[in-house]
Amino acid sequence: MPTKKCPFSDFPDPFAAAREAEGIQEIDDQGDPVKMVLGHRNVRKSAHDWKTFQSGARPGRIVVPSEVNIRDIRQIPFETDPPEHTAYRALVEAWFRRPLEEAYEAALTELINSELDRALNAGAMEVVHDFALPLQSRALTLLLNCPRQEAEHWIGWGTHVFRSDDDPLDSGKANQLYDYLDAEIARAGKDPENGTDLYAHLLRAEYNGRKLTIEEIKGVMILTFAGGRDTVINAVTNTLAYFAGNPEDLARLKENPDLTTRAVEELVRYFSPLTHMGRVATKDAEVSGCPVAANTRISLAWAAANRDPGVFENPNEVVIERKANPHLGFGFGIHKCLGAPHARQVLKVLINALARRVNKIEVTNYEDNTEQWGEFERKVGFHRLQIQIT
Ligand code: EMZ
Repeated sequence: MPTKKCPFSDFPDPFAAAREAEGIQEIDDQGDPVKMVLGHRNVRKSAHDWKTFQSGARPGRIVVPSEVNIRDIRQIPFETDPPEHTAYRALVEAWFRRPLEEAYEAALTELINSELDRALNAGAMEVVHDFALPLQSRALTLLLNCPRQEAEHWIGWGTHVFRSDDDPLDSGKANQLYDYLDAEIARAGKDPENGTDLYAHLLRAEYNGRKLTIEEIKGVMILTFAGGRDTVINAVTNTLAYFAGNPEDLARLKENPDLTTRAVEELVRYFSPLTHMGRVATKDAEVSGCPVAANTRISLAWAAANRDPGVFENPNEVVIERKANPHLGFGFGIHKCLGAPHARQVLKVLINALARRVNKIEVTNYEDNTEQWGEFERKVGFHRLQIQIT
């Protein structure tokens, strides 16, 4: 059954024509251009080829918009290449898979149900700030294994740690996060042997026969705070908007909860919370028949690849039971999202709770959050989503 197109639950694909024509499109970013790679095959191929397209460039340069002017700390393992990347990732991989444990899922279920209690009691809310942001922050305390109370502080930082309403690259905001992390690492450093949070885990870790430096620990923590923030907030908000516009899908999930796992993947494909991520060419190369000069940037446009009609049938429809779903919503290759197990669990538990407990979601007002990439205008979520929920 085709998706009913509601203005708020429809996320159009702005890349269709360019993906079909050249498959690559250059955009400007603060004077450091980026060639966006748009087709599924070429995005995967370039992501796989880390020797040619590196992540360990100047800190902040692989992010689009570039963050070179607001930070000089390398995010780890995200802004490194093998062999360093392999060793760093090994230190954190098991920790970031804890979301798959039963006790973690139980705690997350309790947490999300109490957020939903709050929403149902109120009957109406603004989803981005009153639901998705607090949910993301409180769920993050599970990933860090730190007191739930810490989240109240993070909620005050807003939906992005480096962006504010009037400044897409806010160095003041970045410094607030850095100061907070310095204090937290110092706190954990007083008793690293007995600590049970991520800071203590990192303080105890051995990297190539030595302890991590404070700078490296900070690099991991910045990524943990920044990488899963606006992305998770958008995914949660968009999920509520989607079910408001497509109540029949929520009803199907209620009848058939086994579909939830597939629904999570399909919604991540459709929303693609992170539009793209950059790489820097280590040598002259070619992508999609287009030359890429050494030391220039490409970006792997996950969002464009995820609507590639050569890979996905009816790419612009949400097909919650979609079987083969090789989407790139969590990236691809050695850098694929470290936080994906946590994000998937958040969405799974949320969708289960909505299907079991919610009869109706009605959108009463909203303001889209659209990104502008050169000529492409892409809806990625909402600035505001006002709903009634029963
Ligand atoms: C970086 C990035 C990571 C970047 C997976 O994405 O997320 C962005 O939101 C941050 O601004 O610094 O962490």
